[in-house]
Amino acid sequence: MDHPQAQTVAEFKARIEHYLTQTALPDKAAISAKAYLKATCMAINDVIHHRLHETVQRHQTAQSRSINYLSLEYLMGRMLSNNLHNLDCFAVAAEALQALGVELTDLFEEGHDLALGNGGLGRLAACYLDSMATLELDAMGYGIHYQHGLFEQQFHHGRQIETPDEWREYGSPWEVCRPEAEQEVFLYGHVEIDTGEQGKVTKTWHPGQIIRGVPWDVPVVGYRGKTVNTLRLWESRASSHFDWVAFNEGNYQSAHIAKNQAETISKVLYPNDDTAAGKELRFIQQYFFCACSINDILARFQERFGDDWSQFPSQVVIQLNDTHPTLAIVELMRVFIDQHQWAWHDAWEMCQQVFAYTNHTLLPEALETWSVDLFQRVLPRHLEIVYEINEWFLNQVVNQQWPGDVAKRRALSLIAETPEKSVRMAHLCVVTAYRVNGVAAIHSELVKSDLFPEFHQLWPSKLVNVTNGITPRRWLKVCNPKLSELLDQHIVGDWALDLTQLAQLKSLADDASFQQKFMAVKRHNKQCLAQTIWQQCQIRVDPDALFDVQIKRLHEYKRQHLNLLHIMALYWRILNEPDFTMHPRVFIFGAKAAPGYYLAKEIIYAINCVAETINNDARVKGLIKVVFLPNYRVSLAEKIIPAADLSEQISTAGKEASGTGNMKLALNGALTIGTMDGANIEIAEEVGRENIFIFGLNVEQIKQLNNEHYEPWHYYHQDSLLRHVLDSFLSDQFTPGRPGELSAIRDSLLEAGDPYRVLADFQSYCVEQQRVNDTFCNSARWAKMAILNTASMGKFNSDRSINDYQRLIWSQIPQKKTLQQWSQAS
Ligand code: 26W
Repeated sequence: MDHPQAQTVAEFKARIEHYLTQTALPDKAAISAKAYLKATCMAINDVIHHRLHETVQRHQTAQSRSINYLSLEYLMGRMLSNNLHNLDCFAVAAEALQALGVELTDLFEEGHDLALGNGGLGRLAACYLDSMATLELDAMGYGIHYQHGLFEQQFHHGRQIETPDEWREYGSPWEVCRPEAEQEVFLYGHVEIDTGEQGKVTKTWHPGQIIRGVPWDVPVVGYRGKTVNTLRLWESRASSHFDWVAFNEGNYQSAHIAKNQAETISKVLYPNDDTAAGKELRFIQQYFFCACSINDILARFQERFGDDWSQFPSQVVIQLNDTHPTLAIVELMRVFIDQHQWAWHDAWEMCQQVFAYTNHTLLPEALETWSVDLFQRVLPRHLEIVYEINEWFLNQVVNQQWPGDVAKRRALSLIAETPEKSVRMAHLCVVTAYRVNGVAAIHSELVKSDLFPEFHQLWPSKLVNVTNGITPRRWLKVCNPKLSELLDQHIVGDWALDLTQLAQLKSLADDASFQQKFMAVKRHNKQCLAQTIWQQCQIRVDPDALFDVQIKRLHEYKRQHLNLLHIMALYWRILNEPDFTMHPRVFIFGAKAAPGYYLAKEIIYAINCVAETINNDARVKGLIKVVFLPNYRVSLAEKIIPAADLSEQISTAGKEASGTGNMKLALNGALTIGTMDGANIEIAEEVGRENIFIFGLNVEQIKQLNNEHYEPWHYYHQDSLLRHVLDSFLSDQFTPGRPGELSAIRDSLLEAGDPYRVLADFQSYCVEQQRVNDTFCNSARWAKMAILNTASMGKFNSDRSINDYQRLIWSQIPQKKTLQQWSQAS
């Protein structure tokens, strides 16, 4: 173990054997796959932790601004395969295990996904950690060490059942506990005001509860393994002090209650990715996370710079992943004012220099507000600070720009008065942050024009765009080894680092022999997925069929039900139009619904019912198969994406901030059918309109439709195919013996005003789907388009996104500025 870098097969094998003495039972004849998996992880941990130490030392001396990425969610997925690739020891490990009679790829299946997130925002955070390490940035991710990540999904008679995620059931080989970096967090209680000599007012927060935050560190290995950064996840524990007081007094029960209460904070991930429910536990979770992270950031700064706070803005930046970590702002204010005794304005100025905020959604229901009552009860001192910031903002900023304009004050205030007095977290973020960014070009424009128009007027240079990206390591190199191999043969340079090199493929797009190789890889991947589908769902699918894929969280705005209507329309035509023909197609879904989201769960149920009916109807002659793979997660995405022919990106224009699945699928040679929404627009720009299937109303047209009046019945009456389809929700065609069981979906589309305008886009969607079918029948044409899609994805490398963050945000150190200067700066 002297040379952790050593990487010959013999040495690797010896190292695995060494760790097997710890992971395998001594008296067992056969060693389990889990024991091999753990031993292999431990073997590469030697290398990883060595590099981690080297990285920290390098960063200590570099004096560059360190990036602190605060996110309540990280969807890391499985880590062994990714780490082996990034350390460039995949082949060595595979051979070493082979010598032990073990197939490396079999071990991967034993690994549990690290699923500490819901969807796009959480996976983006994971891609960004990969890119920050790859670009050798001094970056630390902060998150929560949820005991249970996102629930596991099963289907019982077609309906979603949630069971707890037990990712640490057998321990996690990657995380390391760091008791030396533990934090204390205060909650509840009251604030005492003291007026000292010379009238100086000091405020003391007497907490009602103290809890501990224990950090678990997960190493983040950059590509080529030079830099290993850290993802630090906080776990809540009861304060040992509080426990002992009760315990010693013989009050065992209350000691246990306190312990349970404290540990509840990091117990589960909230499974909503769109609605801010306003639950007390979620608020406490957010504060717990922010307090631990801020105090850790301060401790790390002070270790290096002592009390030289003048260095703070040039050494520290804090990126807020949506508004979920907004309380970090208020906590930093509190620490400076109450613990370091800074003047209020000095603390405020410092905060304005170090925070940046990313907005990930325009959906009004997702914009967080917290009731003032709750805020007051849990964080009385913080609420005072929020009021002080608001006073500063309304008097020094709003009143300067719009003197006496009461309506403006009300609209921009950090405090909403109705329907309940509450704190608007997004306003607090925008007022504090020196940069605010959206996540795709159109989204950032809508942030300026529709979400925060007045803020944009106040500070025109504050709002910027950073289009999302995905890591080409996990989303091509790791998940699609066959395509990677083909690319290695035809591309000069390392495309996994510089993804724009894929453009070299463009000259091969018409080459028949390359087309054949490219499609042979796709065919192989489809065969593998067909096997997974058989194992998971007992459905036989033909790898020569068109694989049509929609994988993402289930939400009305993402319009899985539009996809479903199209499937039902095809089914109707197969049964009723004697001359109807189409290329065989497999419709593949993967999606979890928030447990409390009624209609989303109805849509899952409807898709499963339709699947059951169609898959077992001999009259369909195998033209259509519908597959809903249960428990969609990162590791399942890695199997589906390489096998997709068609990528469904069909959100209502203006609703999907960016999307990132669209990028992953196109990178792996799937063609997109999509609306002009989010990053689809930029994908269309990159691949060219002739290589993408665009349909439906654009943002302007949707706005116009909303201004006029949306009349769903109009489409119903005008389109007989749509009418047949919608009426079948009332019959028992898909729910034999239980007519009308699916009618809630029909009602949402026709009676309830459907904010997502599904019927308005139905016809245009069907027309475009027909074009998809016709194009697929011309296999040379399809192959060319698929190749051009892969070739054109260079822009969507998350390394490019991180370079944009670096250039537009993190390298910009705002000077201390007065307000006038801020508005003049633009
Ligand atoms: C508080 C409830 C809540 C939880 C999560 C509200 C909102 C969220 C997220 C902002 C939802 C989310 O994941 N947004 C997605 O972020 C991706 C990464 O930027 C984008 O690609 C998706 O379009 C966007 O929906």
